[in-house]
Amino acid sequence: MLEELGWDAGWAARADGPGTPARVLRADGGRAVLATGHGDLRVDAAGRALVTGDWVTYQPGGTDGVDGTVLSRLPRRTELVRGAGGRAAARQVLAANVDLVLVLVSLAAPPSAARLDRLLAVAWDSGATPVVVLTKADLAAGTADAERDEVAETALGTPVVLTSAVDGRGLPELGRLLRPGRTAVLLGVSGAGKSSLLNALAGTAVAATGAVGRTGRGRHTTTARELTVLPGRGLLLDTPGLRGVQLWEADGGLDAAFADLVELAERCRFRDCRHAGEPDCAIAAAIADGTVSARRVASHAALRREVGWLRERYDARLRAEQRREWRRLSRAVRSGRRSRPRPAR
Ligand SMILES: Nc1nc2c(ncn2[C@@H]2O[C@H](COP(=O)(O)OP(=O)(O)OP(=O)(O)O)[C@@H](O)[C@H]2O)c(=O)[nH]1
Ligand SMILES: [Mg+2]
Ligand SMILES: [Zn+2]
Repeated sequence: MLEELGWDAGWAARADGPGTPARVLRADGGRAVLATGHGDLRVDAAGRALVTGDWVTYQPGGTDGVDGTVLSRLPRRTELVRGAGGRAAARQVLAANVDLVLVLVSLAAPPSAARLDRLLAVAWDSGATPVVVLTKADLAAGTADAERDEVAETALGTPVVLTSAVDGRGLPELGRLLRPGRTAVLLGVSGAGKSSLLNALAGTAVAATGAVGRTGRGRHTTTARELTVLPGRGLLLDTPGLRGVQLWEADGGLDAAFADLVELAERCRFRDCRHAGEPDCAIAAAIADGTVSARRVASHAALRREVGWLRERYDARLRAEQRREWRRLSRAVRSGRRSRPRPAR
């Protein structure tokens, strides 16, 4: 049944071309595994850039080792995007058509508020709804509730669920956020407990889980982004631990993650107030009277700078590519002119 995979009238209206609709469970190197509603199928992506969660249409048949060929990719409803690739700013789509972004934060070590800010901005920017999931509550000896309150302050406006894959805490609460046809992606650093949570919710070991080193960091056990269908309950998309998350033009996501600050800043005297000592600054006043934390304000400013920086790099690269393309075209035109025979009279 396609509905179990998230199919609905909206998708049906967009898949009016030829081929049969199916959802991408996994995509790698020109191939993809599709869930068809009656079994999985290995297909040739036919040159299309597919990511896990995409809806496609396909037709049976193909060459070496595949059972079908993709005909089209349906326009995505949501896209989880990060900047990647350091100097050569690039846009990487991590997952498509997800409804919920579960941002996992382990309580085995003190959570990093800066990292959470960053993950939440990426999550908000996707168009899906973020939920913070605190994992390994069993390791946060006695202080788990206090940690939850602290994280709730960082994640202002985002629900926070306290869980443990070991003692089962919070799993029913998390289960209630899922439903058949709804897709949730698991996001977080290596060792955060993404695959363990997937297994706990599935009730069986569908994904391999890893060891955690003495530093508390994971070992990158999961290596591919993969969608798992929990029959009658929903879909979970497990991802490899993110080494770093750059924001990708996530201004919208940033504004959502820091909605309280954005609203406050409207009351600053200057429209372009940088909240760095300007007179009648509402943010400075709120820090002074303790209604907002200076840490959040600094984090917001730093992430905004990063978005601006990434965009500049990307624009510069785009301009360079356009120049190269223009040179290539004009060379082609010139040589075409030379070799074209004169029109006969
Ligand atoms: N005590 C405890 N340990 C947990 C819990 N959840 C996960 N772990 C352990 O944490 C380690 C890492 O868990 P994984 O589920 O592999 O983490 P991951 O986020 O999938 O990591 P990558 O695949 O590397 O990105 C494993 O040794 C798990 O057994 C939990 O709720 N409590
Ligand atoms: Mg994993
Ligand atoms: Zn200000």
